Amino acid sequence: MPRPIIIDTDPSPDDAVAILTALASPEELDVLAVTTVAGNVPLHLTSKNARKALELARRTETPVYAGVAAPLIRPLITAEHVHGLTGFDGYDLPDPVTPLAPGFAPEAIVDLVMSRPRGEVTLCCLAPLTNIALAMAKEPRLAGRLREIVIMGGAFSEGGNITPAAEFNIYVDPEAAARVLACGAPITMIPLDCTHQALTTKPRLAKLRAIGTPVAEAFYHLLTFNKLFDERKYGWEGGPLHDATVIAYLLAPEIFSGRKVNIEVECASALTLGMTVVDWWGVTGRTPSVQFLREINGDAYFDLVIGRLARL
Ligand SMILES: [Ca+2]
Repeated sequence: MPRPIIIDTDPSPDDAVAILTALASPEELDVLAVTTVAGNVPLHLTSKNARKALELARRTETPVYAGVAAPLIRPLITAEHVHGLTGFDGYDLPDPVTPLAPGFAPEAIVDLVMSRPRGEVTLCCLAPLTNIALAMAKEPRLAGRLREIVIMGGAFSEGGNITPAAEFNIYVDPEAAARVLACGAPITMIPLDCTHQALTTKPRLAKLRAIGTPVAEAFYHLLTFNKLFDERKYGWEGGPLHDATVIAYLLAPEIFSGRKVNIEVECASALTLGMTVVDWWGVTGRTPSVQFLREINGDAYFDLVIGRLARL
């Protein structure tokens, strides 16, 4: 039976690649819904971009629920400096005609999880964790019903990407991240340490484009534009394809490695706000509660993602 998942997301091209990789994998994954949140760009744009991606792939039967427009207690911080004003700069996709599903994403998450047997649904978190924290506040039994939460976010020895200490998804809503990490559900975290080993090199993008479909052509251009910022910043050939690692982990966990650790999120310091404090060496005595993936086989990852996108 395919594994039921909900994808919580703030679509830039990375998120969209993750969504479409999941939808192209019906033997393994059953995408119950896509839920959007403010993050890379404001909520109305992330909600639009999610539907642009689904319409491009002709997968509009997947419902898209819009969620929260701002973090729990802080003003929204966005990343147009990376993704462009639309979040989807680099290729003009038509405005979506498919309406949003009626309802509020945190409530939809609660309904979808609680209406299924315990231990069935996996949350795939590709964005600030505001929707998830709010869903858990609305339904305290939610965490206990989940099979797993897989989060793209955080950083350890790699350092941050939005500040020297913090990764973007955690930094935007550190209070939400802290609540989710403490919720008691099985959690896997895929940090920058891992995604920085998965770069959109020219040969990989050429392989994507060579598929020759509208989906491949669009994402060739979207990713080419999207990774320019990181190429300049880091001096690398290509940028990290962050968010699709979450889906790749569900499809091929053997291409990742890591260990179970305790992680706490800094919510107070102005200097290190949103930092994931990873007790890699077990020096605190705090209970290891998060599977933290530090390594990925980049070639196997791109082969997997490109192979799945070729089905669309
Ligand atoms: Ca994202």
